[in-house]
Amino acid sequence: MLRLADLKPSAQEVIVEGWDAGSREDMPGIFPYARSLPITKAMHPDTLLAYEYNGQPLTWRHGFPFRLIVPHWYAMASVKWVRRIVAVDALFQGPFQSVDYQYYPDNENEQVKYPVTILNVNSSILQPLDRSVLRKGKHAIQGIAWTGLGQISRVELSLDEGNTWVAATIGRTSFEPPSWVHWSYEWEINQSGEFTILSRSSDIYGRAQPLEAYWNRKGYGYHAADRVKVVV
Ligand SMILES: Nc1nc2c(c(=O)[nH]1)N[C@H]1C(S)=C(S)[C@@H](COP(=O)(O)O)O[C@H]1N2
Ligand SMILES: [Mo]
Repeated sequence: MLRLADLKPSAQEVIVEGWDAGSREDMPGIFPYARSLPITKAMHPDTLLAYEYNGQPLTWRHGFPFRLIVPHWYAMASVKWVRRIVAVDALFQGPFQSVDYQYYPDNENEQVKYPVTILNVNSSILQPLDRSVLRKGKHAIQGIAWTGLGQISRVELSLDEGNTWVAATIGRTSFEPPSWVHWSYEWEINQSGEFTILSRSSDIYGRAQPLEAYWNRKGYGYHAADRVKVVV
């Protein structure tokens, strides 16, 4: 669509606006949900304007009639119920662009904010479930890992609060990044007690999950090591 639109060379961003609008507590006026993308990101082959899902028109819940899909970025970029797309020659300053979905690493200073974009490297332990009671013996620890940049290169588990780590086996995947990969590890435990399982992944750019969450005012981008407690 953007190619057909024959953008002027001065175009810097496209603003994608949804049908939903409402008031805000922090400023007067009615604002549609609108987000911008740099032209290069909008033109990236992975960035889609979706009108079907599994061969069917999008449902209302999924953003009918059109939904933007921006796979490498957090989901705020994937605008539902698209109503209008405008190319602009400046940086869009709408509230859902420049107030919300910004990292505020300092509680006082508003100037040091920066936008939420690419997904952090992350992982999740799917099995065993948190607070499971397990028998002694062998147990499959399984989960998923994903990243918005490159691909997952390593998944590690710790059973001693992060002092030592063992490598999990990354499974074969049928989808390309940024889709998640499955990982697993066979845990043999012959001692009773309470155990905490930590998972942390890294990507090919050397980005890794921290043990503690990175603090920011609005709580975006959480990607601390996942943590599951079990009793044997
Ligand atoms: N039009 C519109 N699109 C939107 C939003 C919205 O409020 N309005 N929320 C965004 C945010 S913050 C997220 S997390 C995802 C949620 O998508 P889902 O409803 O498919 O889970 O939609 C995004 N697209
Ligand atoms: Mo969201």
